[in-house]
Amino acid sequence: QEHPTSGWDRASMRRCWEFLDMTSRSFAAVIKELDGDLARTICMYYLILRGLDTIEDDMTIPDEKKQPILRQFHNLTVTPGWNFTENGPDEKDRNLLLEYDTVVEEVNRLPPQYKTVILDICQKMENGMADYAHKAATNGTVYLETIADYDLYCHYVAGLVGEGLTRIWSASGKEASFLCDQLELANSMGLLLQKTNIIRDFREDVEERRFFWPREIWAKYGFNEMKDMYEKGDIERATWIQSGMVLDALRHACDSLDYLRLLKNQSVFVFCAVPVSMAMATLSLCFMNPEMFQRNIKIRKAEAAQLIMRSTNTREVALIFREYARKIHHKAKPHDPNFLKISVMCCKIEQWC
Ligand code: PS7
Ligand code: MN
Ligand code: MN
Ligand code: MN
Ligand code: MN
Ligand code: MN
Repeated sequence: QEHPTSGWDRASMRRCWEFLDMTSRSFAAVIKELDGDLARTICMYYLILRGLDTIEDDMTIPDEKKQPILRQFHNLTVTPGWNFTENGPDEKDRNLLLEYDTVVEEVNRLPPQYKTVILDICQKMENGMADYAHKAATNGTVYLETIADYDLYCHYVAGLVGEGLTRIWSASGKEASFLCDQLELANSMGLLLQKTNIIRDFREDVEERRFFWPREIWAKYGFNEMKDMYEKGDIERATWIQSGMVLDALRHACDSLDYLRLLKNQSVFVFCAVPVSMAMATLSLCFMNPEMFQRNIKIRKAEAAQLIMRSTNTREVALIFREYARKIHHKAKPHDPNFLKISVMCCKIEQWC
């Protein structure tokens, strides 16, 4: 890519673009296409949060050690020369933190109006993460109890990302200044993505003792632990829980379309639309799919390519949402306790346009 303003003349920024390719399978392409300064800014925003998340995810770091690092991350991220070498050897994005000083160097070159937003979001997210990590460490295992708890966790790790992006779009002048007042819609974009990730990653997360599915959705089906959903294989009851989780994620679909409708810059639109289109495809793939409890399922390459090509305007994305809502609707089973709610929800999404 040839972005004259994206720092290709500096070794440190070139290294950051490499980190982006190494750490993100889905976001790298849409970030590189962003207009002007936004490409480099969002690349750095992504790398900071990826670094933070890598520390959060590492279960080999003891709580006493993790707490101060998480809670100081917004300062460490602007401290020249700072690296983090203590991630467990299995953390997949460990390299980013080993050379984090390169990220710091480029963060400190960001236009101040963007840097302020990014560090503000970083500080809010790190405290949210640290609170949850501390609870999990002190109580052995904690489950999220209610859907409200689940929404709050997802707000910290993804809704806030959406808020920060939205404030950056407005500050850039490439989107309307009133967009940054729509933080509720921005939060919904993040929640749709995060909840889809949490549904799809069920098996991997449970095996790493990371429990995100709220008890309010699954405990009433008689399971005591999340791993019973695949070990004690009562696949039908597990499927009703899965449909409850998909139903909950679909609550954020119409808000996401409302958000996309407010965008006017094409590169920003594609950046926002592609991930949510993929999320809807992933939800429809997971729905009523028992394979999801066994392994990491993914939409096909060709289907993903189609979605990228089609995610160009709100009308088209609304049609994509409608297609996947229909697929889900058709797969729904009348004896599923969530059946009525799923039908109503799918109708709402199908009728959005
Ligand atoms: C700054 C682009 C578009 C208004 C690293 C993008 C992990 C689902 O851990 O890597 O592998 O299972 O597959 C992204 C709102 C956040 C929410 C969140 C920063 C959308 C750290 C992304 C991404 C707001 C916490 C990636 C939420 O999943 O997860 C930038 C608008 C990072 C967005 C995490 C998850 C993202 C995620 P894993 P993935
Ligand atoms: Mn991932
Ligand atoms: Mn995490
Ligand atoms: Mn993660
Ligand atoms: Mn995940
Ligand atoms: Mn993961």
